[in-house]
Amino acid sequence: MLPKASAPTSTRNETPLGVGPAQALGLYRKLLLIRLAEERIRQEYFKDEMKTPVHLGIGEEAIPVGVCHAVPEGSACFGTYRNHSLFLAMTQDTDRFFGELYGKSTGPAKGKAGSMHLTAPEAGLMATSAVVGTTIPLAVGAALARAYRKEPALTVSFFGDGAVEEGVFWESLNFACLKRLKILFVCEDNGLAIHTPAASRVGFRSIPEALGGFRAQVASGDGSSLTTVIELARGLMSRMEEESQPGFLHLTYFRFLEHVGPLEDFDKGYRRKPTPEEMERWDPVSRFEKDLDDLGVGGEDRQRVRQEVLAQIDRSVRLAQAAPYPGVEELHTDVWA
Ligand SMILES: Cc1ncc(C[n+]2csc(CCOP(=O)(O)OP(=O)(O)O)c2C)c(N)n1
Ligand SMILES: [Mg+2]
Repeated sequence: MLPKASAPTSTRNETPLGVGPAQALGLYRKLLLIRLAEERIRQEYFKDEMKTPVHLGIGEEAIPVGVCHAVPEGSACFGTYRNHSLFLAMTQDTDRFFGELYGKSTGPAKGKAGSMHLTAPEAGLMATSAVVGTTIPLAVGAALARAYRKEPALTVSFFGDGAVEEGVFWESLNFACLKRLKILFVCEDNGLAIHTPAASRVGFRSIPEALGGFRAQVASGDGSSLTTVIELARGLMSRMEEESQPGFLHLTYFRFLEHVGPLEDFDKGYRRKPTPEEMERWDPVSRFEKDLDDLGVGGEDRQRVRQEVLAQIDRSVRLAQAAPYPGVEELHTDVWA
């Protein structure tokens, strides 16, 4: 598990977001934990000990970190196969994370789900899935159940821009708006479905415009900036509360790596390599480091957090490598399909 963060040395006050140095350093720790865990996967992957496809989220980290920071405790979240950032933002549990990736009994699904179906129901991560769009109606169903039971908690549904082209997305959105469900839809828009850009896939001008006629509160912005994500999510949630309507948060980000796997793929010809300036602008970690500069959270604190996170990941990888595979008696347990 995550070691306790020691207090940062900065004495400056809070940002306009109400995030002081200690909390900002905690958010930075989460961004780094996700980034460095995925960088470790990239280093280890070709040893072929992890027998799972990996959809890495380098570039996406600020979205789940920011949204999970902004939503109330007790919110239930649903996601996709690109779920490493969501799982780690919600749990910071690298022991179970690597356990599942190595197919070991220490994973949340005892090694039988792999990277694409990470869950942590005790922390509110209810389901993630390899099948595009499938967890959207599950989230709406969960929000309906909560409304039926008069429970005030929020449900959050994370999905990619490609899922918006699925019929089930529109049916789910329609039903949620009709029933005024307390649900936040979060579209993680990297402009790509595998190798196909949005311009070759959709007949609408933009996702926020396409939502124009729905009785939902909509916000859109730069998902590479953690500060922006938190600001937008907070604003949207207060409008959802005022109007008693679902929310739709549309966040753009840059997918740094190939669709699935640990490599860059700028040589594949479907997109160009970003310039160094673009890389920096689209990198949520360096973007947030600039905010930390403004807060006076300096290099020493950041370096210490990095070392702690690296040690945590290293220990978790070694634990996962040494852990047992699930036994034969597990073959048919927890399996419904
Ligand atoms: C129902 C369904 N159709 C097709 C696929 C094949 N598929 C896997 S990922 C993907 C692209 C999805 O893009 P997006 O929702 O934008 O997510 P991203 O990978 O960009 O995070 C497709 C079409 C699938 N897994 N499920
Ligand atoms: Mg996409």
